[in-house]
Amino acid sequence: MQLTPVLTRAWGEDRSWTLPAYERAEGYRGLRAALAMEPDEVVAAVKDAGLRGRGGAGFPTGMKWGFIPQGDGKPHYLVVNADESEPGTCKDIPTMMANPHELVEGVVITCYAIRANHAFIYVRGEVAHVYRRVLAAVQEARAAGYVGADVLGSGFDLEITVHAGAGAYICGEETALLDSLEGRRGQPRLRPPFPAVAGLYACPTVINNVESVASVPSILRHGVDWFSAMGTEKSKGMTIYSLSGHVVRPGQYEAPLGITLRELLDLTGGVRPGHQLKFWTPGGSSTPIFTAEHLDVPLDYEGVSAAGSMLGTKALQVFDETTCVVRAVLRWSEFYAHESCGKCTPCREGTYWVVQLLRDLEAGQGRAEDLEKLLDLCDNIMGRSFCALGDGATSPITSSIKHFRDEYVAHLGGRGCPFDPARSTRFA
Ligand code: L3W
Ligand code: SF4
Repeated sequence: MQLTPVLTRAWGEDRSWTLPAYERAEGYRGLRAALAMEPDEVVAAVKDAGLRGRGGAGFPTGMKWGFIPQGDGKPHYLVVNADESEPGTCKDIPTMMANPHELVEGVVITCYAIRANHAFIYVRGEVAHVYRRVLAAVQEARAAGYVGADVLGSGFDLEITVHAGAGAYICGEETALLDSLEGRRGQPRLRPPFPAVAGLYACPTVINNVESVASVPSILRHGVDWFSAMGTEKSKGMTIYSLSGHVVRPGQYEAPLGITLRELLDLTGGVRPGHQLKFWTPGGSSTPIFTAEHLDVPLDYEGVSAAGSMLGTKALQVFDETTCVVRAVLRWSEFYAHESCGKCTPCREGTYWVVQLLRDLEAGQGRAEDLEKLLDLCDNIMGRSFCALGDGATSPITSSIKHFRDEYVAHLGGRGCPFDPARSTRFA
């Protein structure tokens, strides 16, 4: 399978983030096409193209837009989730740095389609340079008449506010993001009502991931058939996979949905020389891990689910045989315990206790019953937590015990990590 550079097509160009460079790369042609259509026709085009949300859940984008009630007399909002923080996920930040106008154009088209006159782009707090880049693109677009009053003489008005978060992973959860945007501590809200009914300031709100919104202009530019010809039957189009870890050329690879890790590894130079693939995440660390057995799983929403995981953010973190799976899982678990917002007991207390158990295990102080205790804790977090963070925190633990139980057992009985020459007899 080949790479399909659409979102990444101009990443290497001189000053690719500026308006002149974007206009040379067919920039804002999708917006002109959209403004020549009725808003409902734009929604229909995105539905027909089969675009699904690129932030993790794969929810159909056009369907989400279609939930926004029309003629309700309330303001509508678009909120772009640019709070990219899932471990291993690095696609939205490079998109915003190299190609921010594709996002801005997508924002204008989306707002036109859902009849919103104000959009917010919520950028992760730690990345001030990204915030500045997106803000500069919005200012350039405003000066050129793509944003502001009477966009390109169409009679459509749009304000875009770029907002910097304060560095909490939970603010990537859509309702916590809304609370944060409204000035409160970011904690998830009960759903329903979904944001499409009562979102920002209790008004109908579409929340889409950066990549989802940035995928919209190309659909309008090249047409529904062009987009839906890529990918698989139910997972259409191209997408950006973030490859990291023990691969020769880590980075972002744009390819059709349905490509396999084996094919991606061919494009990226493979696992580092002299080593073999041990385990990998298909969709960030919140998704169950895969092993070398899963090299040919199609990386689309259905293929990955059928194989027992989730496509998530398409963050493929690749680990070779030198990696201790217990240590990797401990690092991820520490992250979730730190980022748990504390609102619900199973996640707040459970993520704390799994870290204690994993630390003991990794240090060789675990007891035989700790493995079952870990699984029992995960069982009490999974499905009992208020939002997806709790469930996601259990995924690497339960899946790694399923695939590498022997390696966990090898840490028991005072032996410690078999991968640590200082603590083990494995390398003696
Ligand atoms: C109206 C209905 N709207 C669903 C909307 C909903 C949301 C979208 C998907 O979590 C996953 C999570 C992470 N009426 C609706 C409706 N909606 N039913 O559809 O909703 P949902 O609940 O399926 O997913 P979610 O809450 O958006 C996203 C996983 O992605 N993930 C991602 C993590 C981190 C990042 C990042 O760093 N950028 O994305 C990784 O795997 O675990 O399962 O908009 O409102 N009846
Ligand atoms: Fe907060 Fe965790 Fe509960 Fe989500 S699952 S609401 S992050 S405590």
